[in-house]
Amino acid sequence: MLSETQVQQFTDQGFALVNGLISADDIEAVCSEISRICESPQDFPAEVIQHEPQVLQGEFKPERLELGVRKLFKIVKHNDFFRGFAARAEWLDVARALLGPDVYVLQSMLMMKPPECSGTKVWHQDNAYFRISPPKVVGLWVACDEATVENGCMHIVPGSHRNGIAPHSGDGDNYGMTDAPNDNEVLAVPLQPGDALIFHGELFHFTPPNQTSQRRRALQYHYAACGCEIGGQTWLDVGSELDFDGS
Ligand SMILES: O=C(O)CCC(=O)C(=O)O
Repeated sequence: MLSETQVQQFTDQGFALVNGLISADDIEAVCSEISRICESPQDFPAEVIQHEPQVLQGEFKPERLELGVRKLFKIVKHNDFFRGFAARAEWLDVARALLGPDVYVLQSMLMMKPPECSGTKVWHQDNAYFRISPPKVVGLWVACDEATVENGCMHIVPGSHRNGIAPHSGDGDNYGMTDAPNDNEVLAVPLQPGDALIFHGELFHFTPPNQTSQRRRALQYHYAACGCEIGGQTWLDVGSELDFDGS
């Protein structure tokens, strides 16, 4: 799935791009499943659905519930359809090419970034949240709508994965880097639906608010190498969303 050049780019720059990781039919199915989950939230554990703060605070009333949802969490753990993507050969090939043969799904989410009420996801490194050592963790961020600068595409700092975890502060979703990078280091990553940004768990990244009337949904799955420690525990103690037999 990844060429030698892409693997080299990931090693040097902390990211690679893959065109067409999922098809137009997949995207349609993802979008219907999102609607189904958001329309019957009572069927899912509360931990699965995170609303936009403006909606929770009553400052914005979306036309439909799903237009006020910020993230769906643990979708691999709680949903067979989303579990299916994690086990796809192409996705596992990407993870294994970058992490080695024994991998598992550490985290899975749908990032909704709805129009009108979404905010910034502050600059951060995902491994500042995970604390995996060594940092053998990779994110697959797959656009389900066209992702543009205006509607909140990913912004990254190429090469920033090479210096460990920078100081972070703040709470919850606002937990982020104490110092934002300089503008001249930042690369915006617009993507077509179905395309994926593959990024190292310690790459600096952020997303701006959606300033359009269009939706900007994305799947984000993190794979990690088996055997790493997580915050002093091993991955076996913590439990993963999905393990794969690496033999
Ligand atoms: O807005 C997004 O899709 C990215 C958010 C993100 O990087 C995160 O929640 O870790």
